Amino acid sequence: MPSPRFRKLDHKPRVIVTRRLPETVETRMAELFDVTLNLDDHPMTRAELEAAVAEAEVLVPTVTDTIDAALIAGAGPQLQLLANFGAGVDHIDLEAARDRGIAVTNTPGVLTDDTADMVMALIIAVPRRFWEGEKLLREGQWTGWAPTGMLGHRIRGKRLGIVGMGRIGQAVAARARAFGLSVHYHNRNRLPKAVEAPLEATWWPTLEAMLARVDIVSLNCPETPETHHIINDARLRLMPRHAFLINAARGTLIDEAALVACLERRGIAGAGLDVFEREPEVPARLLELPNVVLLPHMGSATHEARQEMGEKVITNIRVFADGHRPPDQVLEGYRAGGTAEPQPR
Ligand code: 8YV
Repeated sequence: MPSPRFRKLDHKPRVIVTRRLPETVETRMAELFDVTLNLDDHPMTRAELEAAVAEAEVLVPTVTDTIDAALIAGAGPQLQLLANFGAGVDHIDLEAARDRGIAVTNTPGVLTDDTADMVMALIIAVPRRFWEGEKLLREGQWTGWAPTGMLGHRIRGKRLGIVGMGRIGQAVAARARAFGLSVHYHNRNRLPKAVEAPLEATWWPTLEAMLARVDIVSLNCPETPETHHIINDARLRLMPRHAFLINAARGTLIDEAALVACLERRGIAGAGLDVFEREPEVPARLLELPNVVLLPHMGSATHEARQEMGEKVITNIRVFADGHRPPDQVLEGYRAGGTAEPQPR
């Protein structure tokens, strides 16, 4: 099976970028590479992607591009690197790329804090009903302060269950500790004591056991065949009725139809969702519910993160073009994907 070999290029690499990137990143790419940018930022059609992989030595895709086995099979022999702009690589068929000797890189680390901040905001906002209050005010329905008006739930003292304790999961845990939550987590492997101890984190070897015992669940694992629909009807039924579910990783971790039904029957108390199963589609029934906060996949949406993600893409391409293994190569056997970022499991 061919795996990527790195040879120094004797020319500027031919790079095609599928979406608009921060201006300084695009400008630097134009200086360094023989690059085609997507200045009007339209998501590329299948035909455009097919044309791109037929021509590029390096493709820079994002989460909005499906780089599946059929697309990779149609790539020209010159395609050597998929330098993803983003941490999650679940939209790329890693095995198909490996079998063609095409390397895949991502941008881990630089979006951890921003994503964890947003998760923390949802962990607070959903139980405290901040979005409901904001909507009430904007719609002119606020009649003034009342002792029993807009009551939510205190988060201090509650139990947070983190599914996927990689970089982002740990960053969420650290924030949660500062807000007085106790940290529980489910991960295939238990974390070293040195990581667990400062977080006073409790490990649950089975997800089922944890779901039944915590007040707030945050999904921070990558989307892989094993984690697809990790939250399904049966597992939602294990969660206490007062519990909240937060997802800023990948929409496909949750069986969305089962979640909508669960929220409608008040099987859980609410949800904070930054990602959806069929983005940008959001189920109409979800939009109707008062006890959910819905965000448009914006966990890493800061100027700083997007700039640093672009810098990582450039570094990966430069090192590859110099004939070395790029620093953020997604390695074989490394089940990567999701905002949760690659983590050994
Ligand atoms: C990115 C994300 O902005 O990095 C990820 O995996 O989910 C987002 O925060 C997006 O993937 C860009 O491709």
